[in-house]
Amino acid sequence: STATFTSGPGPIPTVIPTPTQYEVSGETGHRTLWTVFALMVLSSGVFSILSWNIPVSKRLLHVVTTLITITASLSYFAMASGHATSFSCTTARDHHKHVPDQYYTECRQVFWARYVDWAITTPLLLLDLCLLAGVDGAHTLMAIVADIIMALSGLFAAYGTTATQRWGWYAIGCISYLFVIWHVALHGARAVQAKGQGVSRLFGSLALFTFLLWTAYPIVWGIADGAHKTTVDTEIIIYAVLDLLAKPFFGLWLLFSHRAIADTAVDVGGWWSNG
Ligand code: RET
Repeated sequence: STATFTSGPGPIPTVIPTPTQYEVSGETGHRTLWTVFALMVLSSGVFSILSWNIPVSKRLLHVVTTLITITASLSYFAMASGHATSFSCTTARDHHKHVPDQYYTECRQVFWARYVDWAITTPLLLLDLCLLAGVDGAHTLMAIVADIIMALSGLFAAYGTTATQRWGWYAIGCISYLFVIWHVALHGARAVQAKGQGVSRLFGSLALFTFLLWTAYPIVWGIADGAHKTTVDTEIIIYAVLDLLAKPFFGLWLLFSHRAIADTAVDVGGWWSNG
């Protein structure tokens, strides 16, 4: 096959015949995507039922948490039905196998719905944590914007064709992530002191859980999407487990604790509850 690629900062269009290798998902990945879709729909139903006899003015955490799993349901439907996916191709020089050097192209399936999902749901997860701790609007907004930049950086990294593009965006994403973590930990810990001990302990546990779980994503991305060291199916399975912990499990933990601990009541003035 042939590949068109450019090298260097100025585009030098060249057509060089290169062997192309495709990495695509298989039956296991497909089944996993449908299973997670079903579980996300189920969780959305459960979260809706949990808000049933709670007045709308007190439902903010329920609404945010339900929107998270509804968004995940849509993104998993898109991925499972074979939508929202395309190939990202990189051309590299193969130094070892051929004399003289030969170029080869590797095209890996990218499920871009994942990044759209993350750009919507990770800000909502941060909103949950910030509302719980009572972080002010300004700091919440800054964490959310940095988080959106993080998720979009992942999308650009996944479609980069050169190492500079891919790892450059990845580095920008990691810096944004550090900003998010630092912001939520610092301002969350500070703000939650004004609430009861029960809320402090709950926020501490949820924030630590979030930090540990979220840190797995850039590691998995680096190994699977960045370095292409796993198959597409393995990547689907790992993200599936992480997503189920980050959304349905996190949501159940938050909403049941919210129900049990009175101090977790959210106060955003008249903006949500109209006074
Ligand atoms: C990317 C690559 C760029 C660098 C970093 C990343 C972090 C991703 C994270 C994703 C979290 C997703 C969650 C989904 C919920 O279901 C985009 C992989 C830092 C933290 C919690």
